[in-house]
Amino acid sequence: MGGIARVPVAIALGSNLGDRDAELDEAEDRLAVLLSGAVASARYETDSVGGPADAPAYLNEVVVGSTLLAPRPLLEALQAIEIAAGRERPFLNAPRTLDLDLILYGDFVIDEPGLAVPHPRFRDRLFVLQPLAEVAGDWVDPVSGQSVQDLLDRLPPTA
Ligand code: PH2
Ligand code: MG
Ligand code: MG
Repeated sequence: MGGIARVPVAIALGSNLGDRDAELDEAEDRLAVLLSGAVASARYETDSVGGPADAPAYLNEVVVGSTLLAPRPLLEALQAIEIAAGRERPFLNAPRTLDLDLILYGDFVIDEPGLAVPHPRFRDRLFVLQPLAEVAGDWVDPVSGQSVQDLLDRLPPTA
């Protein structure tokens, strides 16, 4: 068929406020509209990393699919989904109904204000790598040259 190229993307979802499963269900529905061939990983209950000590546990998952959108419009569409979920930002790492992080956009490497792909911390985060490996273990990180599965296997057990 040819034409405009679709780019594979990986998005990390997290929720630690409200009805977490319902938030992720709704987000999956919205991402299925935004992306072609969207596939979701399982959901993982994870302790909060880097937030306030008493932060509630997260439900995390990853969705992969492909898009015709350029990175910035995709990011804006993800932010619109967060806002539709009532996301508020009272302080850094505050509990949130829905967090959508753009982890990988094809093999693009972008570092602009407000837009960094690959996500700068995804290699250190078990709560991203574990679900990501489930749906995209062979995806090669364009910065480290390692596959997602390798990044997961090399993660220190404490991460
Ligand atoms: N997201 C954060 C900070 N800490 N911890 C877990 N377990 N899961 C997350 O999604 C998460 C976090 C910032 O976005
Ligand atoms: Mg996040
Ligand atoms: Mg975020």
